[in-house]
Amino acid sequence: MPSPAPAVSAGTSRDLKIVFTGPMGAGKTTAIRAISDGEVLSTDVPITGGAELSMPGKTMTTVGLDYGECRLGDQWVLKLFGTPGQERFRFMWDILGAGAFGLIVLADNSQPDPVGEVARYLKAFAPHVPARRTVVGVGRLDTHPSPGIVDYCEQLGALGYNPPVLEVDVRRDADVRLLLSVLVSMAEIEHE
Ligand SMILES: Nc1nc2c(ncn2[C@@H]2O[C@H](COP(=O)(O)OP(=O)(O)OP(=O)(O)O)[C@@H](O)[C@H]2O)c(=O)[nH]1
Ligand SMILES: [Mg+2]
Repeated sequence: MPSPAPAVSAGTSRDLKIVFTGPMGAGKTTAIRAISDGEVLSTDVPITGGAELSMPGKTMTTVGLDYGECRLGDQWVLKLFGTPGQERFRFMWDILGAGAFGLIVLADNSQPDPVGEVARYLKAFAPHVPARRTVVGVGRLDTHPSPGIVDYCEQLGALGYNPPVLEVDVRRDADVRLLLSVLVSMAEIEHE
């Protein structure tokens, strides 16, 4: 597997490991490609069959991990890891979650039960990342407005989760940067 070229030099900056997770097609790979400063390591392969066939336009799926780096402000170098979404690669979730500072759970509002899916990933990563360092990004709200952000907050809250929930288009650098900024602001509060 080729190693990605270092995108940023750490210098006196502080590194933060951040994991992107969420169901297949939510846009983990797309988000890391949108935001990373340099080369991105991906392990996507062509989709061959199964339930994945019901995702029009999606031809590739992650079977290992995504990895990229980006600098945020003067202080932070973010090491971005994307998980596979498919349950059959679940063993990678624990490997990638280990030692993570923060977690971004991406949701695809066009899929059935997107809030339940988010809760499933929050639960899976709870052993690795404290709930106070988790952010949820909801995609495709423009075409699929229900459930809305308030529904996410209420339904996740009823399950004991209270992460910030933001609308996101993972294809837009600025949207992904906003998700990361929320996590980094949590780090800055903890360093104070
Ligand atoms: N039309 C539209 N497409 C979107 C939107 N958000 C994401 N996409 C597309 O959805 C697809 C997401 O694919 P990936 O980034 O491979 O998803 P993933 O979460 O990495 O999926 P797995 O690795 O298979 O778990 C990409 O083709 C994106 O361009 C959106 O808001 N609108
Ligand atoms: Mg992927």
